[in-house]
Amino acid sequence: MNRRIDPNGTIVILTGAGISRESGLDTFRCEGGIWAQVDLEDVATPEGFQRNPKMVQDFYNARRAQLVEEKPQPNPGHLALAKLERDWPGRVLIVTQNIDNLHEEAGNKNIIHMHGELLKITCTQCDSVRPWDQDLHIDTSCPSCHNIGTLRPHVVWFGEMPLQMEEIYDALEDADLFMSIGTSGNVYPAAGFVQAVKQMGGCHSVELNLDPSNGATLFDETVYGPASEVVPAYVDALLKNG
Ligand code: BV8
Repeated sequence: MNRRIDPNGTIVILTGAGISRESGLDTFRCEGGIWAQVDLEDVATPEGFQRNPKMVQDFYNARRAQLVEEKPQPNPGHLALAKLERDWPGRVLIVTQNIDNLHEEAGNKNIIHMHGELLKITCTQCDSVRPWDQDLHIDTSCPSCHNIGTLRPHVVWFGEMPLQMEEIYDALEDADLFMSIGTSGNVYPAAGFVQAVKQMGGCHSVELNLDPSNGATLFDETVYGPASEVVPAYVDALLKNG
């Protein structure tokens, strides 16, 4: 912690797959990660869904079942962010690229899932979005419009616009501290947020990650180590010194 932040200031926290890794969920680009197991073009693009909807449904069914059946628990990194939202006098907003529910499970309330949520589905016909914790099949009918074959995971694929972007940029403009935790800085527009805060007037920015991300040199401050260690330490320093 190398700069005091106004205790009534706004903290915007970007998280990626790295914060959930110590809870047992794979990252995407670490060794043996998700994109080493399956081609993202096949399972995380609209074109892939068009080509082979069953493959895509099965890919997300397996990840949804892991959340529902194995019930991964939030780790000390998630729990520290819940403590920060509870104890920090100013606004704390988590903008997560993750589609898991571990920030909710840790107790955070102020969360934007910019890439969607694994435990929700949407209908391409009626645009309804609803909680969903079972398998989704290509012949499952939409509970709202009763069409068949129109349901998909409520997840943002490559080439699709992330969710609540206007709200995110408003929060970045308002931020006194921008924290980036557990992300490789490969995927835009999230990877561009640190640049955005610099251009908007330069609130303090810090990267907390296992190792330097693609955008590491853009941060005012960097702290490296596992999230379960570096995030609680940083949060404690923030709450103690502001
Ligand atoms: C869009 C789906 C535009 C859900 C995902 C410039 C500007 C805008 C767009 C682009 C651009 N350049 C390229 C693009 C296109 C593209 C893109 O960025 N491509 C990349 C690959 C070059 N972006 C898009 O398509 C986005 N859409 O821009 O739309 C638009 C405009 C108008 C109209 C329509 C559209 C959409 C991107 C969203 C794609 N969906 N996922 C799912 O299946 O999960 S992306 C996927 O990557 C996940 O969401 C994931 O969260 C995200 C980012 O990955 P990370 O979270 O960073 O995970 P990664 O494995 O990479 O890294 C983990 C990190 O953790 C590592 O650094 C590691 O060191 C660290 N770590 C590991 N262990 C620990 C740890 N840290 C701490 N503790 C530990 N224990």
